[in-house]
Amino acid sequence: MYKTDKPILGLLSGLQTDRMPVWLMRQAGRYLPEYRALREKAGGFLKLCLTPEWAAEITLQPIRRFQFDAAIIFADILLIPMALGQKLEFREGEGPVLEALKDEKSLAALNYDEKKLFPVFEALSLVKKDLPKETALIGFCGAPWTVACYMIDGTSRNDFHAAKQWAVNNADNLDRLINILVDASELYLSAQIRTGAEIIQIFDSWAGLLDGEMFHRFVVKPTQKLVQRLKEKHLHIPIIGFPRAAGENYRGYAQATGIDALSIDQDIALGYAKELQGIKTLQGNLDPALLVKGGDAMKSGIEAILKTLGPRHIFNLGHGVVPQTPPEHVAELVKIVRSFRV
Ligand code: 1CP
Repeated sequence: MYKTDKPILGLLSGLQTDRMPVWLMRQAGRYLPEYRALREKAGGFLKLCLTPEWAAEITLQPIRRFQFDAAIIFADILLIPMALGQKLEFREGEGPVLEALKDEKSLAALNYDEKKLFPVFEALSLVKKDLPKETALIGFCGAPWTVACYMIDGTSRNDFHAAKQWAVNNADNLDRLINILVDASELYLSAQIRTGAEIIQIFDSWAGLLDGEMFHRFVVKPTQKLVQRLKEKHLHIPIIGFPRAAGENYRGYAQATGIDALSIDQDIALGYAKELQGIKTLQGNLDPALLVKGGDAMKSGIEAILKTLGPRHIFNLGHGVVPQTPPEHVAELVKIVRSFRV
């Protein structure tokens, strides 16, 4: 029988667990002084991601502080567009900026060059060596639709107006772009698995921008294809899907994509979450704002999730840790979750 020292892998493989695993999206990052110090030294976010020793160190920083049940490799969903040949910059105070795709010609120029991502694979191997035996390593990518949003619009500043225009008026080209992304993501994630990732998370941060037929065509279908191809090659790797802000569409996504667990955002009411839990193992959905606030508000938010969804639940936020978060609140969160017993 399958055995593991890692509670999160135990839960994802259907084993009995005596503790609820906990980790947080964006658990590495600007709320941690040790991250800010290293970022200053590196002189830029992209440089941090592409220097294996630094990326590995940052991945491990929150594990040392909080003993989370999982580490997530420090990288970014926009490294795939970079590997496809799109120009990528992270501007101070402004976030990511890509040279926006215009037409078929710019699609034809895309060409996946895996060498550009070798530093990520190297970082995974470094982290794997230093991880406590009960901590699992998560690899990730952006879902094709969400990555396409950034590639088409260049930034998130215009609410992905251009990407939505492609979905409505230029759907064949959007299909082409999404197919390119499914192929590249499959190769990228396979290499992450070969170099140490034990769980994969697919971030579809902008899934909530689509509905109905378009949600099915650009969110569900490509994710299903990617999951199926990964499962053919890597039978035992659990995959977590996160179609953020998808509301009622979480249900269809959970049923159709073939993922092993569903990450839910903070807008999902606990009653609906309970219903979704009947379909899939869940992860999430504490409001990141409660983690900033701390105190009783945070405590009751955590306890409501523990009581409704525990113990077979992966404790996490509904979205990433924000830079204003006091690290002490994170320590308190872990303590509350860990003291919960079946
Ligand atoms: O130091 C800095 O200023 C950089 C901030 C930062 C960090 C820490 C960015 C820029 N990316 C990251 C790391 C990152 N990004 C991780 C690392 C692992 C961890 O969770 O600890 C992950 C998983 C991501 C994924 C990511 N990048 C997503 C999906 C999840 C989400 O937050 O919705 C998205 C949309 C991005 C794009 C991106 N990269 C960075 C920013 C600020 C953004 C969002 C830009 C925007 O649309 O406003």
